[in-house]
Amino acid sequence: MDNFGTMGMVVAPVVRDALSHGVAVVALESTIISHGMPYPQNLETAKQVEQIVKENGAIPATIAILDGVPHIGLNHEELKLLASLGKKAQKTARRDIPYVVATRGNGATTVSATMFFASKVGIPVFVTGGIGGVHRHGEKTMDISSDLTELGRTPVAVISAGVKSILDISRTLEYLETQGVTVAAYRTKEFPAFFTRSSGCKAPCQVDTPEECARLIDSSEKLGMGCGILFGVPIPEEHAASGSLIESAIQRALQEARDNGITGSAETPFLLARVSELTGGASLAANIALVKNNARIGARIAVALSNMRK
Ligand code: PSU
Ligand code: MN
Repeated sequence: MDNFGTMGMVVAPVVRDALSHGVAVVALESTIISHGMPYPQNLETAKQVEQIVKENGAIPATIAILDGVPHIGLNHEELKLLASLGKKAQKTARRDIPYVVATRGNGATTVSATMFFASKVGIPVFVTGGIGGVHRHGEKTMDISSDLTELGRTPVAVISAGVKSILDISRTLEYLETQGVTVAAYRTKEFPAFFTRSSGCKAPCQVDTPEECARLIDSSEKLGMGCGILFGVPIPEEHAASGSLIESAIQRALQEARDNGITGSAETPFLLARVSELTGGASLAANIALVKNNARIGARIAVALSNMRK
């Protein structure tokens, strides 16, 4: 534990304590706070998500880079700083980490960067909303999120609501197969599509309880697979906003992105904000609901895993 200091990271005392005593910890990303939602709903949601993790028996560890220092676990002031910085924080994927640290910047970590840090400090479970994937027309643009390659090389389990249909879901699953990533849908046969419970794509396997998820994580680790696991938890039925409403907003936002030449790392935040505007906030409400649901299930998975290891 002591070498965290020499690695130039700050691990919050409560997180450090939990890790050294085998208490369940759940990693949380910060791009979802800075770029995924507007202020102040982002701060409110971040706090509520941490609270849900606690209520379900685990310690939350939101990960971000502040003044060039990777932080594992944020206090209230730090969470507030990040939420109010919004898009002024740098969206930090794996490739961006050294630059943000070297320039003493404030970095909001994406799934790939959050997995990287979670793995460094030994947090096996990470909760988010949705992950990045293969973009539509990705076979031409090669815009494939580093979240997918990170899942292929870093042994952290990611609890998500799947992949948005702003992306190419079937190619995303193909790419995850190529990367050797275990992908499991939670209490369903289909891989979920974030706002909607079904994507039309069959998931490679199904798990039905937090204990089953924990066994999958434990088996992967004991086998030394060396890669991540992606869990797809469908948005709760009562919160699934009308699929067709959101789908048509997505189509329009995609067209606007093309018309305005918005590509690369700017594309996802643009599409998310535009879909939220076009659906009059329905997509934001759905987004918040699914993240909370993932936090509840992710915390239970982390608890089941730490119980197995006692
Ligand atoms: N998808 C969402 N919400 C998000 C993101 C993706 O539904 O907030 C964020 C996550 O941080 C994810 C990142 O890791 O976007 C992927 O960005 P890119 O497509 O540029 O790799
Ligand atoms: Mn990209």
